[in-house]
Amino acid sequence: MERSSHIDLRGALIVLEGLDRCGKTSQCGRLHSYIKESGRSVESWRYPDRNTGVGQMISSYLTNQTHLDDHTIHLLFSANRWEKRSLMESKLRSGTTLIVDRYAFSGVAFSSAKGLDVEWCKAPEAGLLAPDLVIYLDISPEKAAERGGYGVERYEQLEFQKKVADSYKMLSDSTWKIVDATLPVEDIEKKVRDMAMECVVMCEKGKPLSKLWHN
Ligand code: NYM
Ligand code: MG
Repeated sequence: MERSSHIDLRGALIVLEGLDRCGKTSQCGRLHSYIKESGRSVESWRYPDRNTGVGQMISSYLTNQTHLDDHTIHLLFSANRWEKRSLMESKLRSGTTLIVDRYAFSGVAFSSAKGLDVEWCKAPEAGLLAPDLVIYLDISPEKAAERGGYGVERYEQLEFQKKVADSYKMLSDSTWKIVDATLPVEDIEKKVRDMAMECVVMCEKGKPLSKLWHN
């Protein structure tokens, strides 16, 4: 199906968030296929984007190859979003919907779980593009830990994930849609799909782009 006549309509910025092992990445993939099949232009993005210079520093930190001060790594995660901000805006304005696996909320949730001040954590994120939709895949830290165990990366530990879960709760607002991540995958897929399509249509109808945490 071709929708080239819709090329001037903007794409939607859809973010999936959640604890490690919540099933985000596979839901992003399923949603991507669905939106693509509807004839729309769509791309899957993820943060951290480990392919940039900054992303390589982040990756080396996450895999415990380097040690960095907590504030420093926080700012690198943020810089990794800023270095792709203008590309993100041009993609959206040219009609491509972006499905993004983690965004600024991960930045704040994970860093504030280490004890950094929440407002300090939010500051460098202000002015990034605000998502049109945030879908939070909700799972308890205990259930997530049961799912084939965590990998070897930094942060993938039950006690820390409990703190991250609390941080996410503090960040969520009325614009977030919460989906029970313990439902069968097909049920989650259907819910995510319906929420996403509603959002895509709103953006096609002219919902304006806005900025995150910006006064
Ligand atoms: N993470 C991710 C942060 O601490 N701050 C951020 O800004 C972002 C985007 O990186 N445990 C953490 C959360 C994850 C880890 O992400 C790697 P993933 O999606 O597991 O590859
Ligand atoms: Mg992970």
